Amino acid sequence: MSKPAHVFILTGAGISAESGLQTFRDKGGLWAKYDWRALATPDAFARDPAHVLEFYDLRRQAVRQAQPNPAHEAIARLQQRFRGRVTLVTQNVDDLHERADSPEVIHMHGSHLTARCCACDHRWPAPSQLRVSDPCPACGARPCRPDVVWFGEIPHHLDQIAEALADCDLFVAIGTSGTVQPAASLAHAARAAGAHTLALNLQRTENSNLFDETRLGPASRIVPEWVE
Ligand code: BV8
Repeated sequence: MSKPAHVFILTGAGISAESGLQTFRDKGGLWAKYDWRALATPDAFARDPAHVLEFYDLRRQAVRQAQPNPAHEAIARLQQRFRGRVTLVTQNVDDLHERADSPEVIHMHGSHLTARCCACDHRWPAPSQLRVSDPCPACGARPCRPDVVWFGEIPHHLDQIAEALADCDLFVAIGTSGTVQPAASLAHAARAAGAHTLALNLQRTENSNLFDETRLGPASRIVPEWVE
């Protein structure tokens, strides 16, 4: 790709699909099999923390067994080639961008790999199994939770994201269905700031109308093609 002034990349679960991690809204996806209301909301955790922790343990173990794919690797090369001119924001809670050597990753929906204390907000590397009886290492409170953003909770780093959106000249969404807000509206904000918008996805999405250009195909093929 030609030399950008500032590229903003937003990734979703589709970029990790070929690494073997389940997406959410595809056929057989997580929210097709599990009820997000019983697993990905603060109320669900208050009602049955053990059930929620078990769900996240299973997904964390899947992340640990997964490997980055050529799409993650191509984005990391782009970031290294155009240092400081590529903002990478992910909705994903896996660490495959980091393990593909992306120098900076903004996790707007948090991370599987850290646990968080509900009382003092202390964060630490999540054990393979986070139990209701596990006390916070800093204050001793329990239960502790996965450090992910649930429905109804405010995503992380919104100010940093808004700043990068206002400055970018190219916005690229990769492997996201454009269903979850406010992430699904970032393309709109980028366009309003004058950026060209590009979607790289397996199929057209709910917010396809926000994109000047759409390329369809598996991320592990179309992302390296776009980057090179
Ligand atoms: C909030 C937890 C208030 C972590 C998740 C309007 C405005 C604001 C909010 C709302 C609104 N309307 C409704 C809301 C509430 C809600 C929402 O959006 N609901 C939707 C479902 C209607 N939003 C919230 O609650 C958010 N918080 O709004 O707070 C606020 C906000 C701002 C300021 C002040 C106050 C919190 C949202 C975060 C929820 N957390 N999960 C976890 O367990 O992982 S949701 C879940 O969805 C994940 O985080 C995931 O990352 C995210 C988005 O999904 P995608 O990544 O897009 O995955 P999906 O399966 O949907 O799509 C995959 C795509 O990849 C598909 O298109 C597929 O075709 C493609 N694909 C598949 N394979 C491949 C591929 N592409 C390429 N190659 C392949 N091989």
